[in-house]
Amino acid sequence: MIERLSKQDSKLVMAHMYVAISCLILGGLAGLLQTFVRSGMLQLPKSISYYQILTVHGIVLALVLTTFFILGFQYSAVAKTCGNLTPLQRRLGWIGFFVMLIGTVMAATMVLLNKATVLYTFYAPLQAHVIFYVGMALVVVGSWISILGQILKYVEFKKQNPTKKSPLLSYMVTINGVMWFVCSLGVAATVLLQLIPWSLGLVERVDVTLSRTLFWYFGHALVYFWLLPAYMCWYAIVPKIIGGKAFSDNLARMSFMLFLFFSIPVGIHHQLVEPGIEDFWKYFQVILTFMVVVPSFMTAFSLFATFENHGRTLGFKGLFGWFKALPWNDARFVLPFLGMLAFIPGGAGGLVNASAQMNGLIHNTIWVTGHFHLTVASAVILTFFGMMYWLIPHCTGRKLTKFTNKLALIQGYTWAIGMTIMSAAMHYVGLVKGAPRRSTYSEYGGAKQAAEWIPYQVLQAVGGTILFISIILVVMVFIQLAFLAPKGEEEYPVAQSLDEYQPVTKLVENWRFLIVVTVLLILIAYTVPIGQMFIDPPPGAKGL
Ligand code: HAS
Ligand code: CU
Repeated sequence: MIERLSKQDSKLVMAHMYVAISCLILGGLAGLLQTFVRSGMLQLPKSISYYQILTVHGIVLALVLTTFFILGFQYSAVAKTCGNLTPLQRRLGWIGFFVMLIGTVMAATMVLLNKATVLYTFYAPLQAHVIFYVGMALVVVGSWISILGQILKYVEFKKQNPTKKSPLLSYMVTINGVMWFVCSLGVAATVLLQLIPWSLGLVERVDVTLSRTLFWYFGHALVYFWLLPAYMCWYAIVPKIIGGKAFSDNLARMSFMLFLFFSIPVGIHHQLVEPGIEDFWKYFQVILTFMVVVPSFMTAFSLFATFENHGRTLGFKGLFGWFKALPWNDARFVLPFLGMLAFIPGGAGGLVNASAQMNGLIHNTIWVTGHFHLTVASAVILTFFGMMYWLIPHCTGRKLTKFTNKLALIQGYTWAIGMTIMSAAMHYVGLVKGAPRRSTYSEYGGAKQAAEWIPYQVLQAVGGTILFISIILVVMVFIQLAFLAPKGEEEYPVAQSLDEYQPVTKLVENWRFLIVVTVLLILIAYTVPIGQMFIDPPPGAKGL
């Protein structure tokens, strides 16, 4: 007998999944159109602009799909490992869900009406309708309410089991939640104090540097908010799927602690070429950026160790014999694994970006777009797809059949192929030929250099088309698992670790310590550069 999540908890999780899959369809379609427009193969009707569909693509996929999937999954994780949600916790989940949904509809409506064509970073001085900003603020507030419910579950467990260590997944969810609270204060501040008054016309001008700095204080941690749930799967779920044990519970907690410390005080690595911030603080934050690479290396090490240990336990010999022990025909493993592979070049590209001199070469080129399609749109999302393929049948009481599993495998491989083609073309043409990001098709008055970009744009369209086919497959698998597959039981895989019964390393679960260090690092990294923005500030910019 498999112990299933309660009916009510499953319903809450599934509500999040329906929104996520709807976002995938809409955002994926926008992405496909973009690649065709950019390569000159398609002209949009006059009433729709390239930048409008680019805004839809970024917001719906990077911000909305991720947030809904993550919060839905995290609810399932705390309920699975700490026990069914209490009515209060569940109610917070539903309130958060609807507040986010209302916010999303408000923001999306404004984008579709072309009143908020400001791309997913909504940089000032690009100005949107106030309803767009209020909508985005509601998405953030909704996520706070939802995360509060998840953290309450963890707190309840700690209270009832003061001497036991918390389940690993619930610890990880809490770290991600605390990080999200602290970082989203930055985006809330710029939206509420700067962008809303400005778009209402209460003030005429906005301080662009300050607004971007507050955005990136949030924006970098945002990418880890996406990554950490994928890491939860890699650390705590994949080992169970392969039939082994996780290398180390303590190492996993330690790496999550480092993510909490170093995800936030590094946002200026997105502003290395921006005026108005002293070089010293740029370099300081670059050093902290390299600190945040450490827990990712720990993760890579731990994954290899998990795989190798499992293979050797089964008797596979030689340097790489353990490789054969992995379940290559199980979509629940293969998709996350493809994600891990994508993260090797994706992470390496991040190191290039963070190296100040090289950032000058690639900043604002389509290399950066290539980078984040390997990280969030491959490593993270392939893992999320793999997670959906057991989470959905677990919640709906159905089976991942042989046929659906095969479909899911094809889906994973087509995604990997499409993304490899698309992102390789982006990296190359950005780095070597200086092709810009965030720009529509143009011949730039017949410039020779611009003509050289076109073949690579065509390659991106080829990759984009394969990706769209993959999206159709995701939707087919989703419909199977949600509505059509035969009734049955699908396990919610949670791994044990080799050091399962050892105590937690000192300080790792000491929340006073964690929060003090987090806040201290933020104050050190940001007080002076932000303070300087208030000394003799420029007049600010009018809205565009
Ligand atoms: Fe990044 C820009 C630096 C990671 C997402 N990044 C972006 C943007 C996005 C994004 C969306 O410093 C664009 C924002 C915009 O619109 O302007 N990034 C980094 C660094 C890392 C990094 C240093 N990024 C991510 C992750 C993302 C993400 C993760 C999303 C989920 N990024 C930058 C910088 C910029 C930037 C600059 C600004 C560029 C500019 O100028 O605009 C690091 O955290 C990466 C560390 C990771 C590794 C890889 C470890 C490998 C693992 C897999 C192991 C696999 C195994 C399986 C074991 C070092 C864990 C293999 C098994 C076998 C058998 C082979
Ligand atoms: Cu970053």
